[in-house]
Amino acid sequence: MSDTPVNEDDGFRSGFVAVIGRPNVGKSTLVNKIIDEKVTIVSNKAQTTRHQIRGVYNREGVQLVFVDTPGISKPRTALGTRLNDTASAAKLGVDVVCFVIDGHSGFGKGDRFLAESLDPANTICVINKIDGLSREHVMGQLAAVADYGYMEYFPVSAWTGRGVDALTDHLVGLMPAGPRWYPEGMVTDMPDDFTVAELVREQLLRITREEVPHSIATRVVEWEWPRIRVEILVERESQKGIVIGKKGAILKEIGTRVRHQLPKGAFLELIVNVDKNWQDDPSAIERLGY
Ligand SMILES: Nc1nc2c(ncn2[C@@H]2O[C@H](COP(=O)(O)OP(=O)(O)OP(=O)(O)O)[C@@H](O)[C@H]2O)c(=O)[nH]1
Ligand SMILES: [Mg+2]
Repeated sequence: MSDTPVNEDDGFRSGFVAVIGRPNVGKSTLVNKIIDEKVTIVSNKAQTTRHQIRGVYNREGVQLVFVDTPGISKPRTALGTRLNDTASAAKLGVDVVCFVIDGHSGFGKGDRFLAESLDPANTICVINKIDGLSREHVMGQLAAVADYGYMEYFPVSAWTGRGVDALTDHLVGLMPAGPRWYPEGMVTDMPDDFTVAELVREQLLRITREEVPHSIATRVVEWEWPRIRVEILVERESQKGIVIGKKGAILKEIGTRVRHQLPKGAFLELIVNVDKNWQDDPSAIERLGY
């Protein structure tokens, strides 16, 4: 990793943990729960996470840098291919991989495909969403993945927090001697404009349906505190209408929800533009920073 480490007394331990899995299994929810802060956005739509997003966990004498990743799935667009590449690249150079599966929907074909690409010697299997599941169901899920011979298996609920401390303690125990990569108090290294654009996209994902969530990209186009202008890109004129809403009602609602999460006084302006079929345009994907 390229970050400049800070020297620490002897005995400090640190490492990187990539969180990998199919879309929607709860990777980002888990990272936020462990860090105990919102560092990465969450929604019930696939492809919510589109970058490698680092979240930093500190405990006395130890620092863990979690790398949240896009869900890996069969790509249908150039963006899908890019997101798979981004997620797969996160496996390289980390100390541990947390392979997250959805205990609710079970271990499926896509999970199996992904499972075979992971090195069991540095992979921990996390069965998420065990809230509301019977003991027998969880045991069944464990049995489905037992043959892969991962280092450890942790049934958790990233939502309620059940099992998460045990997972975190175990990861802490695995960390080798190493420097403090990030100063204490820094929970992520993502820039502020990225975070604001993501918060806007998160709310749009929560409100829109069907193909619209996938067609949305957001970016800050002007930042002159307290004035922040965010551009929302969609792929078709019809989607523009959906995102704006009747008399601008949807945009207004999005603006309100995001402002609540920003420092006081922020003035958020949202504009919507169409970039036809950007998901399949490699130069647009590049330009948008994916
Ligand atoms: N019941 C339950 N739901 C969960 C749990 N963890 C996450 N979810 C829900 O699962 C959905 C997906 O969560 P995310 O954290 O965005 O999933 P992800 O794996 O990061 O998804 P991508 O970024 O799209 O790959 C959201 O609706 C979460 O609220 C859990 O432990 N229990
Ligand atoms: Mg995610």
